[in-house]
Amino acid sequence: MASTERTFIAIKPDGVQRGLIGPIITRFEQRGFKLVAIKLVTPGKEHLEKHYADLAGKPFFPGLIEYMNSGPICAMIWEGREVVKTGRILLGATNPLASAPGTIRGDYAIDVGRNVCHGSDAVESAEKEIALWFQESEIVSYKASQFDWIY
Ligand code: RTP
Repeated sequence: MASTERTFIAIKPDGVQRGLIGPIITRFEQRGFKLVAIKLVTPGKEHLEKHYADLAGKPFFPGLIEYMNSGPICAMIWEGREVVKTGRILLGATNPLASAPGTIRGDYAIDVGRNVCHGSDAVESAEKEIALWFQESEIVSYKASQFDWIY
């Protein structure tokens, strides 16, 4: 019954440094999504440039890479029904000033260049990002509940 749709969620270096790993995980858990992979990583510039390759021409690109490379990132895969779209709703708008209170960015950020978290924007990009950030052996498969009707 449960969908196996997956999304890549990252807590950016500012989120890790501000102690927001716990609160962000809690929001996804409480919504009913399932954590199937998690690690703290400092992947380096080359990897980050691959992750944000579609933004390479933007004027903020060098600053974005420097920011993302400034400390550990908490990389995660979350699973569940429509988790890609709903995960983006939980994160809020890219610019935190446009994010509704109650969203992660709407509660914890005011600067687009320090917006705490990343979430895949489509199922296809989620698949690409998961393949970029995780080995298949790092992803676990488990039943979160013994009851199929709890989701
Ligand atoms: P993300 O990939 O990080 O989840 O963000 P997004 O899809 O909501 O937004 P995107 O346009 O892909 O931008 C990626 C990240 O670049 C930084 N950014 N800075 N004007 C700026 O200075 C600017 N615009 C975007 C943000 O950190 C954004 O999350």
